[in-house]
Amino acid sequence: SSLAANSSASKAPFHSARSLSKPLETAPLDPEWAELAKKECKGQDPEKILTWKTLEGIDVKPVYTLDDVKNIEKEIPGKYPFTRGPYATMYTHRPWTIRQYAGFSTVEESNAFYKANLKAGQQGLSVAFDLATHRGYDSDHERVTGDVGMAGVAIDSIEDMKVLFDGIDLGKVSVSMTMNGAVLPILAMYIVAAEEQGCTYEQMRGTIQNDILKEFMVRNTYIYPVSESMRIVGDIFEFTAKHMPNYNSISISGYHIQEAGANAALELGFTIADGIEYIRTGLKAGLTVDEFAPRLSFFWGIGMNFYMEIAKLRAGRRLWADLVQKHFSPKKKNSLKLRAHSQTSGWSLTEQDPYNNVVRTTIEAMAAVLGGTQSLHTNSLDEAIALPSKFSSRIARNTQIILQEEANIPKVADPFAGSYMIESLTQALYEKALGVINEVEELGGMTKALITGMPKLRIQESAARRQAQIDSGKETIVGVNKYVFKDENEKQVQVLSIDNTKVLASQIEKLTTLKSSRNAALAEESLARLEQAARDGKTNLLQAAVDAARNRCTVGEISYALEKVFGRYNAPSLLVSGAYRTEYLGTNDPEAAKQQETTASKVIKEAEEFLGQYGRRPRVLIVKMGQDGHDRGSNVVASGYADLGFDVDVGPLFQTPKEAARLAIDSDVHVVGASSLAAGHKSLIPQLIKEIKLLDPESKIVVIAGGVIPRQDYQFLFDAGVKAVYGPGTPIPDSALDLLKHIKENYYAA
Ligand code: MLC
Ligand code: 5AD
Repeated sequence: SSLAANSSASKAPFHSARSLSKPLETAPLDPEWAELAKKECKGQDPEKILTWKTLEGIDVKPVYTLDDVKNIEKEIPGKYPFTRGPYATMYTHRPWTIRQYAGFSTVEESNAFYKANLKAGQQGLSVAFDLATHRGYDSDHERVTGDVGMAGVAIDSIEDMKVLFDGIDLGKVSVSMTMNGAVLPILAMYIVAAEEQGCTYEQMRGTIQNDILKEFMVRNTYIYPVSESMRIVGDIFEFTAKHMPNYNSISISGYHIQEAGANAALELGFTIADGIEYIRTGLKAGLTVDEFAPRLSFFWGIGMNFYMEIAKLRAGRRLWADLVQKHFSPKKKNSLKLRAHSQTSGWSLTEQDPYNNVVRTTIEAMAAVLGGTQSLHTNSLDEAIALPSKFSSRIARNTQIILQEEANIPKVADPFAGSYMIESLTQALYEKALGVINEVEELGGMTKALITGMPKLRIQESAARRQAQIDSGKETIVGVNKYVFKDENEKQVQVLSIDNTKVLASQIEKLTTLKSSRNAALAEESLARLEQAARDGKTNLLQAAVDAARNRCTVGEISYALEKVFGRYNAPSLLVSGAYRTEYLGTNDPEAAKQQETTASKVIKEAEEFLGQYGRRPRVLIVKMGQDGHDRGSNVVASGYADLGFDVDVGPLFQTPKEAARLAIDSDVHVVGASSLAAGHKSLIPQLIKEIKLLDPESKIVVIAGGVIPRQDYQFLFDAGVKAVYGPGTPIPDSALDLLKHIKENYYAA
């Protein structure tokens, strides 16, 4: 196996790799400063009251001095270990790529949007596909009616792909495609679209996300089981290494790990551990490390923790260079360079007072570029409610242009180097992340670690703690839990709305035309060859998919040919317990919790009383319907409710409304909470209510909705029978109290 190429990597954990990375000797607080500080603190010990204990478990001192970086070594950008950047000149010679992620509705609409954006200063493209495509279904499949064209653009065939890039030269513009599950048909269609534009394989530059490990960890757009999925990754490495030398074969993503609630150490550690596993995958596919490692790329999420994010990007490059050098001994320098795209955090943005989001995004964008990102997406101010509109995406794009062209930020490479504090933090985070990587390695590498559920649970725990800090007011979110502002007369932000029925009709029509005009025999044959390739385990799957795409097979057909051999993966649901309560109340003991005067303790008491009065606890089922796999919110809410004394069931991902209704009735719950983050709420939730009534006309089940739902849709949902909508920023104990009220009204009112 691949591990034979480096047997030490498989067994020994990755201990600190390089002499340079021996822990920086951080000094105790400077004594002279401590004296001065003590006076200002009216006699209190500054070390005790001013040390910042971060969520990563790092103690950040209130001040750093030269003593903290005494044994720092001289490093320059463009040179191992690349802490200061993969390129020597960095932005002084070429600024980062302004690459805005976008896609919605039909290929015609998305294509027009891309062209307008490029004209207005965007530099690279980044395609967002709809969830039907992600999960390998054609638009006419019964499971995806609510998802087509909603969270991204709908693609069914090569004909769609060609229109998507109509008038855009794929030999010149670099295109990133966020695709992981249906990566074979989509990459194949992209290749054929470029080919049919007259573009050579060498000219193609761009990136395919192709990071399936984090899908199993957090993002959930997998299709096949883990090991079959990893074979696909290996085949893509092989094909691109041979034919597409300028194409980045993967974007190893921490972004979604952070969005799922991980702190910086977990994001960094799990992402680099994924990277190590992918190197093993490439070796297993028969390549040498230098044949594919130079085209591995990375992707970071950038949240509001300004210093930490800068340190994360610097530490990431150092850690990757060290570990790849030590364990895989490449000969090419480019094999050691961590190049990254970054995106500002969607999760950090709020529905309330949305213009604050422009400020948040600016701060995050600055952290990304001060950390040395190669490419950047800045989120739009309407993030918490909808996909970017023309208006909001203009501001998001201009945020980057202003940093590049007005603020002089690109004039100096790695300006934070030598900062006592940033250097210390960079090294501290390096060590924390290395600890996480070692834990993964001790489990046998990421593929095996995933099966144990360890990464998922660690991330959930971190998410639950963070939520508890916010709900209890320990962490401030302006406009949400502090400085709340309400003015009924203030104009609401105009959001993009998509007519799903129109997109669906247009896709179905295009599918019909395609199927009646293509050479049916050729299509059949290439699907049979693909299925055979899946079975024989030898033929390169991307090569076979390219042939199928050329012969006008659809995303759904190509995916299904493989599904027949590989099967479709169903994830077990895992729920962390106790983290929310402990973080919120400072205790995990329900008795002690009840003594406190907080909303959380009020819920715990009321849930107890409920049990006493009605003989069982309030019981809630949390469901995710359609192809929306964003489950950070639903997991946090589920574990929060459970910690506050509710009985909580969590349904499997990707249910139809009918399946969710069946589960609700069978589990005899008081409440079904439908979590929606991918714009399917207007079709899926009313259907759920209808299905419950069909199964039991007398049902008293209370249906509530949560997630990313625009205000203007609330009344529509209430009219359909939804009892409450809990938007982003709703504290868990508040919604829990509200739920108790609805349950009592519906079930137990005299
Ligand atoms: C760069 N170059 C320089 C230079 N800086 N040359 C000389 N001097 C300098 N200072 C050269 C590079 O070598 C390269 O050429 C070319 O310029 C482009 O630079 P780059 O650094 O490769 O940038 P870019 O092309 O933008 O690529 C960045 C990347 C890539 C490597 C990180 O993987 C990428 O674009 N990723 C984007 C991923 C993305 O957008 N994901 C969206 C996910 S959204 P050469 O010849 O060496 O190539 C999502 C949300 C969801 O996932 O749905 O969940
Ligand atoms: N267009 C633009 N941005 C999107 N995002 C998700 N889908 C789209 C889309 N179709 C962004 C959001 C989200 C992150 C995963 O990507 O910022 O938080």
